[in-house]
Amino acid sequence: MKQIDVVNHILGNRPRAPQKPEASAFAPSNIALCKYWGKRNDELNLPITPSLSISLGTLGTHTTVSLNPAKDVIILNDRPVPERSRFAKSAVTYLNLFRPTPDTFFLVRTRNSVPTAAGVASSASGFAALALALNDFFGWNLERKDLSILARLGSGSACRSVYEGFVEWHAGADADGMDCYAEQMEETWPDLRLGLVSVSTAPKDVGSRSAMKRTRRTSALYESWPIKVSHDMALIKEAIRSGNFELLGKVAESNALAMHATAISAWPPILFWLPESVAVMRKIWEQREGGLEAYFTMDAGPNVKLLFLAKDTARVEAAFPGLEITTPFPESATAA
Ligand code: 2P0
Repeated sequence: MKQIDVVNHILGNRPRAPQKPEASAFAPSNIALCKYWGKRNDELNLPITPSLSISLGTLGTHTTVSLNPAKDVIILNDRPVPERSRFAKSAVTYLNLFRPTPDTFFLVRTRNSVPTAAGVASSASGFAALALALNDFFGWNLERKDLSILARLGSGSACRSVYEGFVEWHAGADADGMDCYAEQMEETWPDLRLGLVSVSTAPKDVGSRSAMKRTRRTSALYESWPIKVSHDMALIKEAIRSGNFELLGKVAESNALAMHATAISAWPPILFWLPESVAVMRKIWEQREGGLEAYFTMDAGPNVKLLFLAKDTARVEAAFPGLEITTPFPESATAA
């Protein structure tokens, strides 16, 4: 099954020509509390396990799509992206799935409200915003589940970024991935805060796509990962439902460390941490000993994300000067 077959299945006889001159959309970034790590299908980005994330409120990607003569042009934060860059190539490959004719081209203007120094992946919010903008541009009126599937074709974790708040990505079992999509959980947690501690903005040695592949193929620890995830998914859901922050923090931190353990035990080994990452982890443990309720999670890079509650903001800021604090449930989103 190819990506284009999934697109054709979802779009059916919906319009393939633009219905308006341009369309815009926003999608939030997301941070996984229970990680996506390993695929059962590389072409369709179908994961081996489910995962669960929190969207970052107003931090994410704004994207506007229109048509362009002669070639695709991708503008990121007001600057044209070089055609040969990995960023432009992956966007063009994705746009190929939706081109009305081979000689129809797109202008994609995209802007990240996530500070690039924060170490939050923009591919998830980027592909989610692009899928949402295309839905409006072509007038497809797709439901979120289908938009989640289309976003997944760009980048697995993008399927979680078509929603706000807590989001569960179902792993599914079908070969075509039609049962592999994300859904928003009902619960909100207005006091929850996420702090981004930037350790390095240098490009990674190994991207998450190849890292998860290598880990799955070579790490003896990988066979324990699905078992860990099934426990952690249940515990995180319980923590969210009961508002048990200690449980949420413990499980999220333990899940991230388990993911990193599988990567470290791959061959060649994949160690995303820098000495400064370890220093931040140790500092959190030290602070926790001192009574601060703060936990961390880390993704496929050296930066550290802190989980804490609004009441502890001043203490966290004092311990980690310069960290970027985000509010996953801003007032407007939680008013209802
Ligand atoms: C996550 N990561 O759950 C995990 C934790 C990185 C570490 O989702 O190949 O960019 O495009 O499906 O979505 C990053 O992986 O990978 C990721 P692809 P993606 O957030």
